[in-house]
Amino acid sequence: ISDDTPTETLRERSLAAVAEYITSGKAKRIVVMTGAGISTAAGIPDFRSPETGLYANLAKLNLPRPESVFDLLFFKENPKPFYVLAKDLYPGNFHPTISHVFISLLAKKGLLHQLYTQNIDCLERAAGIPPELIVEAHGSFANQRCIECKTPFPADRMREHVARAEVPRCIRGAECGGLVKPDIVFFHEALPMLFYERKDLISSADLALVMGTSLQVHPFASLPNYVPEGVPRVLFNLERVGGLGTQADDVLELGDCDTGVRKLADQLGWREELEKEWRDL
Ligand code: CNA
Repeated sequence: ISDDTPTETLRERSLAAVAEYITSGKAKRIVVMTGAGISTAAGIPDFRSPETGLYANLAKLNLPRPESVFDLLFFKENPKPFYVLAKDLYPGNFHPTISHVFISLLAKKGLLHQLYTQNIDCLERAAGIPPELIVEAHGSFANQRCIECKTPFPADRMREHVARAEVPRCIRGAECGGLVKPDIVFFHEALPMLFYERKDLISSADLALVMGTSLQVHPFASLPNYVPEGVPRVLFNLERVGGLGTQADDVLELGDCDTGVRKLADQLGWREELEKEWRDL
């Protein structure tokens, strides 16, 4: 779209217009779609950022491809690289970011229709977003089980294994001996049913916020396409991604997402509340 393309719903393509749209009460069902970029400020590397991303730092693990570390077929042959990496991502060591807290604030104000996250770091829950409003599309580190017999593996023992980068085996011992893996979705694995069940909620949304994702992993990457025409989509990301910016009411806020979110909070008059919620976590 060009600068002179007329908008359908917003006064203009700007964060100020998005804020007006929200404060006027027209946005009551906001959907949010997030990726690793909302957690980088917490100290968790993303996949694809050049130099700082996990993929840029996997050379030492001697993998055929960086993606192999999250590939089920590769994991069955060589689970060690995953456990070396798991230490960098493991929940409990990180504090939610302003972006997480902003989503939590939307929920507190009754405006969050659904959050779809690709992240596995559990920071959405840590920020206080009600679990029933979260779809963890790629699972999470919250639970783990044997990949053969599916027997759950205790959380405290998992934490010890991850801390030592040691591969855990099924608690049934010699009887099974299968590898244990957190319930995060690897390549070659199906997404949770909840993702498919809740995807339809997007068609009743009146605003979509897309934050910190390269939109490269399918089927998640297609979620912004389900936002109905005329419903504004706002991208908070370092770079332009997916088809964002091609519809009349798309707003691109390119830069780091915490800065973008603070800007929106200023326009909404929520800034003080946001910072307080973040400090008090
Ligand atoms: P990605 O492909 O690494 O893309 C991250 C995107 O965020 C890129 O477009 C970056 O430019 C952008 N970005 C990075 N930092 C910021 C920032 N501060 N502000 C705004 N934008 C930023 O990650 P995706 O989530 O898109 O890819 C999907 C994978 C990554 C999922 O399967 C996740 O499970 C996986 N992942 C998750 C985590 C986590 O849980 N925190 C960490 C690393 C990877």
